[in-house]
Amino acid sequence: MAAATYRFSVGPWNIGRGADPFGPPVRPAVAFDDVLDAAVKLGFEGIQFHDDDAVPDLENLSPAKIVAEAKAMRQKLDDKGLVPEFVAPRLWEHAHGVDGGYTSNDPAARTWAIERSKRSVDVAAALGCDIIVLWPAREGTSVRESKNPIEASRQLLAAIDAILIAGPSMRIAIEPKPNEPVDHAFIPTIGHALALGARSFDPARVGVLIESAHAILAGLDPSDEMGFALAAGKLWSVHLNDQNGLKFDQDKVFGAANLRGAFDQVRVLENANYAATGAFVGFDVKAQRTQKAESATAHLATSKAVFLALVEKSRTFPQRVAEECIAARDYEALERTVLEHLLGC
Ligand code: 3MF
Ligand code: MG
Repeated sequence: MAAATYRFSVGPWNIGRGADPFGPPVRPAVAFDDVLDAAVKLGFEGIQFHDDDAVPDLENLSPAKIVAEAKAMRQKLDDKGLVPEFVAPRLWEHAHGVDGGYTSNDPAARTWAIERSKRSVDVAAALGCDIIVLWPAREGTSVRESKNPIEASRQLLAAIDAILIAGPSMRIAIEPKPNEPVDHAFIPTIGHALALGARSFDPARVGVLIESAHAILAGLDPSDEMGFALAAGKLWSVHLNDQNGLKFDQDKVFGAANLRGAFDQVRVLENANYAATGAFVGFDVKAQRTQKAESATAHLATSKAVFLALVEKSRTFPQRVAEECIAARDYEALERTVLEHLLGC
């Protein structure tokens, strides 16, 4: 049987202006249409959206106008042979979301967050995709005593239920991250996300999106996080990238910090036949600030090339030798087998 081929996706935020918290943009903004053209050129079929990437200024538009604009976006994607992968409510940039959305201490902000999420469901339905991604960015605390974690967990569950009810054909993929922008997030790991989903109104429609860097920031191995979700049939998207230890979220090129860790992620996807599920492989990578505008998509091309090279490494892995090492409990020999395979010697 021929191996299934992977489908790749990208978000407009992955082609950025080079600004960081310490300095202004160093490259001109890339127009949305140019982002789409770049995606096509790089061989990315799926586009990931925040709700306001798909419908800019949606806070000031009527629900009907939001749907009309999302439909126009769908047409634009169709014309370029692209498909929408997911829509994520961008609660963390709006003034109402200053202290989080679903877990804000301000009841008006909590109501706003649910309403905004329902608009995201409308956008996703009009675009023609069935996944809502929830990155609970500010759903946490910087001052531990500022929120009640018991109450917050209930509020998050209520938000998930509200989205499931608003979008009967939508699935939710939770994208956990342990910190940044908050000190402690309420859903820091895949285990938390799946446990919450299991308590929801419709557990079959709650899964996860795993970002490599987010797992590393939680001190976890991304491939094991993926394995845990895959075993439950819950890995509905990935944000592959890399992260050099416990520091700010770096969104480095996939494999740039830990090539073996990247191999292990690809291998677990291969072993689970992830490609055959039709789910996308996304790269949540950022161009370096030093990169000149004309080559500021190289990080995406490199991530995809590394991924495909590691697929090949996974498919040519000396599995029989590895099994012999395991049977003999000779993990030193296994270590060497893996390293030599990766080194090509
Ligand atoms: C932050 C992230 C986010 C999410 C995106 C979709 C901006 O660390 O990973 O990227 O992936 O908002 O939910
Ligand atoms: Mg991400």
